Amino acid sequence: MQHLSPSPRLVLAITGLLAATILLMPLPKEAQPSARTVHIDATQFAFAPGRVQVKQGDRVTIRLTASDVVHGFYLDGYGLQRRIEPGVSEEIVFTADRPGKFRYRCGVSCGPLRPFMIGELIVEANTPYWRAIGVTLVAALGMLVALWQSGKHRPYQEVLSGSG
Ligand SMILES: [Cu+2]
Repeated sequence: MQHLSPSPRLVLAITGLLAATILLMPLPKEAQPSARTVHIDATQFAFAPGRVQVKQGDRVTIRLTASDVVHGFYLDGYGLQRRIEPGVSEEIVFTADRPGKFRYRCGVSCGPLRPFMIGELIVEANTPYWRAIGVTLVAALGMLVALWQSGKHRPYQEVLSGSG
């Protein structure tokens, strides 16, 4: 009788090929880290824009201005902060290496509603991150299938060595 299930070696080879394919796939151009400049203006009691989106790995320049009184800028997660005087623009340059959502807030007591001066920086996880997950999943799946298949093959091989 013909044994129909693939051998563990074949499964491993296919898994390896699949993982290599995922690794070697060219990145879409828009996923490449780039330099981003964002202008954020602070007024009582809001930041404009209140939401900034960048990609993980981007070299981000935030240019800060204050239109009325002295404000502050504090970025959670990255621990970056600046004091912004009206008429003087400040610059923060950093690499957005951590994916996630991070709040930026005013750290200077500029008025009663200062606690509501909150904005959000969204750092989109880049493709290599998803690629890493893909490779891990494929490898895990391949291992499972290989283990499962080797379990199936053992009695078959024992029969072979017993008869030979
Ligand atoms: Cu403020």
